[in-house]
Amino acid sequence: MTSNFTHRLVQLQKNHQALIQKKNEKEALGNGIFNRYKNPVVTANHVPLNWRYDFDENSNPFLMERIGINAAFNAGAIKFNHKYVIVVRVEGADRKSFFAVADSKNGIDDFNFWESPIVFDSNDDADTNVYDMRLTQHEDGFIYGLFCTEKKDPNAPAGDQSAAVAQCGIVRTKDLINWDRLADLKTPSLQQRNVVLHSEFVDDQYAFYTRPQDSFIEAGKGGGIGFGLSKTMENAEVNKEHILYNKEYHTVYEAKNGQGPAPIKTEKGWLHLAHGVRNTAAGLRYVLYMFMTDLKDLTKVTHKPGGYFIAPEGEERVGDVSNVVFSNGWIADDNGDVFIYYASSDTRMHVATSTLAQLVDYCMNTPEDGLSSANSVKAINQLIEKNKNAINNHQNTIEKPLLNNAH
Ligand code: M1P
Repeated sequence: MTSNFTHRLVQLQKNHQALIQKKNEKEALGNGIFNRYKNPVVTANHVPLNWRYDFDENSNPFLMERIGINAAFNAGAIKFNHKYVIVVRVEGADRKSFFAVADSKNGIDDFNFWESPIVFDSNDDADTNVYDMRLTQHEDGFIYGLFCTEKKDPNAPAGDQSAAVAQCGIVRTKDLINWDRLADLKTPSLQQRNVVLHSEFVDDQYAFYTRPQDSFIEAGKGGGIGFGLSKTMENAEVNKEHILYNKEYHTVYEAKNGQGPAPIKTEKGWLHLAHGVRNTAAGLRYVLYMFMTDLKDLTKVTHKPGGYFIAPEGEERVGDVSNVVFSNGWIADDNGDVFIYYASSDTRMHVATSTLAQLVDYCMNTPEDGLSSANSVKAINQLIEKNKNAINNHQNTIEKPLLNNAH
């Protein structure tokens, strides 16, 4: 007769394997820019059972979950040893985040976590929480992981348990197993989040995308995506931040914005993925948007497609922090395929696929935000006008527009 313990163990393992091995399906049609997939690629339930359960029947006769996992989101990404590798922000039931590597052969399903979470040193001023690692394969030969390190604000008034200071922590590795902690990035800003390392040297220096802020949540007078250089990575210091993409009134990045993963180099310029935040009566809404910068002058934004690129949809809208999509990882394959890893509502990870050709086309040919309703209508009317020829040329395949009363 099998014990209750054994029965539960078998069932838990069966369910876990079924979840991990579940085939993912590309959505039909899509919008021509990217395709979503039916299932999230990683969730809290994908985290290995032996990180959560004590499998010893003597010490855990009820086979209880001893350590709860709350969420798995905001993952960095890199192609490593022919696999699609993501470094996931795993958040425990205790609200502490840590990093864990998971890989997949095809990038869209069957993501398996490596043996144990990533361990690295804490600098003197211990981190209370770490999150949102951006991975950069730098031309110096190292893979760098830049992340947010957060601790209680030492100047918080008595009784305020939420004021915090966020800064950029830096680790580096060559095998994704052994990680060396370097000194945290120094910048002139009181707060830093969403800091990303550029993959190439610029003027023989390391180049960083930053996001200066006045306070922990509000960008205040700060904000925008900054850019700055540092002579070393060992004691990285950016003395001057140049804002290359500012927040702007009545756009999807009105309240704040931040660089997503490290930009991808194309013949036409650097492709950037970023998040934009605006405030609503229901709280902050996070969407993803794209832009391109000049190949030689990284501070020059050359293309600004208007509006959002990906916004939360369906189940993505709901989670711990609802109405959020966030991305800090993408992978471009040599054949031009692009895997965009994004999290929804600070809860789970998804993938969307596209190609470099599609993303460049999207950036170069999507009308810019005209910053007024009248200009948005103008852009639509220009498209309607342009489509008149196309409609005449494809009489049978394009649906006839409804004529309004005036005609
Ligand atoms: O909750 C949404 C996101 O909020 C922060 O991003 P930002 O600094 O741009 O506001 C981060 O904490 C991020 O992890 C989180 O997903």
